[in-house]
Amino acid sequence: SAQEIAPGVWWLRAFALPTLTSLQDGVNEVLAAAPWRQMQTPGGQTMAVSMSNCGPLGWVSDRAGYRYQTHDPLTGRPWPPMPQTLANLACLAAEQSGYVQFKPDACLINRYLPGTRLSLHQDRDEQDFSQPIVSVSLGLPAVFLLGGMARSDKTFRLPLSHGDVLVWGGPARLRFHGVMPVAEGDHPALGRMRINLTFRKAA
Ligand code: MD5
Ligand code: FE
Repeated sequence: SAQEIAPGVWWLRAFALPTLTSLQDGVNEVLAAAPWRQMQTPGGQTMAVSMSNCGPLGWVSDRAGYRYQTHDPLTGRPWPPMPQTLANLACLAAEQSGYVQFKPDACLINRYLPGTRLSLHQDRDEQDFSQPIVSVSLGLPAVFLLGGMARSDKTFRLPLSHGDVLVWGGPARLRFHGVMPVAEGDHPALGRMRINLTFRKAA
């Protein structure tokens, strides 16, 4: 069941496990249409995390900046639809954390191979910060870094496991966060990777 571990941070341990097979089918279907790619930062660096998106809007980064757009820059096609099983999971997790009527229009899919990290940042490319973000961790475990409202604030470490779902709302929506380098390993269901699904209401 949902546990509020900090104001606005809800941890639903193993919440995704009952629907794992259909989630994996959904992710694979998305990746067949919108393959993994490493985006460029506005500064011209290649991001370590590989990404894809599904839903009406997808998050992209390139020399022009960070934004949401309707089309995949790699294929020129609209992002693939958000599989119902993914949308349902995000909606149910939000509801159980007190956020009714969460209707994500964007799902960013992040892939971390062993050694990959995500540096400390805020998610602020969305229109309405009163909407929560739902994130689903699959595969290899990771140490998540939860910071504060300022980059220099002390960070807390959260050990995230396969199937864990986190809901970030209210006072947590704009906290700094990141992921420590993923340790080497071979997950029975996903192999040598961590996948994170990040559901957002972008527009
Ligand atoms: C991940 N992804 O594990 C994370 C999960 C990203 C990203 O950070 O931007 O793709 S989302 C974690 C999150 C979102 C919003 C607020 C907070 C954490 N927070 O308050 O710590 O790949
Ligand atoms: Fe983020």
